[in-house]
Amino acid sequence: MADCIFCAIANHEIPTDVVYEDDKIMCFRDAEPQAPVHVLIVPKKHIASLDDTDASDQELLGYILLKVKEIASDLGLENGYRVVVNNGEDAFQTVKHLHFHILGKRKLTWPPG
Ligand code: DGP
Repeated sequence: MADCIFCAIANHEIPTDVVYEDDKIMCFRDAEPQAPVHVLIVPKKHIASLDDTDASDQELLGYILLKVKEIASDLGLENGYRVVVNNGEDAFQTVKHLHFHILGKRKLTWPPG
């Protein structure tokens, strides 16, 4: 989608620190890391938010969650990690392309801010 920063990253139009990539998803390091390890997984297909998914995305969503644990393991997050999807205004979703944050390598407090 035009004017979508994560589409541009997924299309290799912007140099990015890529951690993992295949035909369905890309994982790259967050530009504003909130933990020593902070990466984002995005589907290559443009989906604005979790609210914009439907039954046709079921396989993709399951695929992403299984990749989360694989990538977390590859990043050495054996002591735990947090997976975050900010959806909409109240959750402070700033980029309107569905993304899964993976944060780790520090104690993450609860409740989140
Ligand atoms: P969210 O609040 O859930 O929409 O988080 C968006 C995240 O995306 C935020 O942690 C910063 C990150 N981000 C925004 N623009 C870029 C970019 O151009 N490159 C990278 N690597 N990360 C970005």
